[in-house]
Amino acid sequence: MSVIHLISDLHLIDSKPHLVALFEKYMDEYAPKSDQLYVLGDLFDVWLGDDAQNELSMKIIDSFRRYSDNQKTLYFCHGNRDFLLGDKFADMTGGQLIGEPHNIEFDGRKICLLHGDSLCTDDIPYQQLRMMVRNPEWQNQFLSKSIPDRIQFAAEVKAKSHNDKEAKSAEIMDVNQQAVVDCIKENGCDILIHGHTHRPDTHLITLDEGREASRIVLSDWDEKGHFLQLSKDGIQSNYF
Ligand code: LP5
Ligand code: MN
Repeated sequence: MSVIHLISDLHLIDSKPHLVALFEKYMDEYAPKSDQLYVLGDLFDVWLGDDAQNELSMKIIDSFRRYSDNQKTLYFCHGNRDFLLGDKFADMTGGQLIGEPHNIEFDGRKICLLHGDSLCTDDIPYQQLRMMVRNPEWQNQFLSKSIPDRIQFAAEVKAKSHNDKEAKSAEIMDVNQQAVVDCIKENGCDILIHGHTHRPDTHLITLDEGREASRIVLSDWDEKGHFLQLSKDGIQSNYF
């Protein structure tokens, strides 16, 4: 049975070298024990397009390349901060982009994967922003801007988001229960795995048909890194 790892919400950025060091530690010590690695969004704190590479992104790409060169499979799902990761990035890493939701099977169980922001349906201003920036026309227009203009725009949205979040309740920014149930039913899954909310946990959900499902939330990376491992030993949450 293959070993699957899932990570999300690393928010890698130059100004936080301890996160980059944790990432390198993960890729050197833990990732080699897996056969498949799923990155469920917000790998980068911000991604301004595949043509806006820097030293940090090249370093991250190199680490992923070493992983995939070893006959291992690598998948990337978009987050709300790096939804502009494109095929060029994926090709350079030797991995592939996956859409949301992405369904897999493990040990006879159906598992549905996504970043998690789409489940936060009570956060109306965010959902409006999401609708705007996930529109391919908007993205083409954004990517046609100069890189300094993109940096400027992203900084403004980041500041507005930071400001707005202060006024939002924790409940508004969490997943909506009905959205979770709908997602589980639509995908017919036993387990839903996502990140985004930075509230690592395992929730049991009893569906009205009497069936039980679970929702596993991945942790963001800060003082410690985090990965979920699916193997013959079951599902394990690991901090390092
Ligand atoms: O990321 P996190 O967890 O801190 O917050 C999210 C939601 N915020 C965002 C925005 C990103 O954090 C920052 C932008 C990243 C840059 C992306 C690169 C591409 C550039 C294109 C610009 C988008 O996703 C936050 C949620 C929170 O999760 C919990 O779910 O609440 O959402 C917001 O705070 C959104 C605000 O409420 C609405 C912001 C409206 C901005 C409108 C554009 C204004 C244009 C300004 C320029 C003049
Ligand atoms: Mn996110």
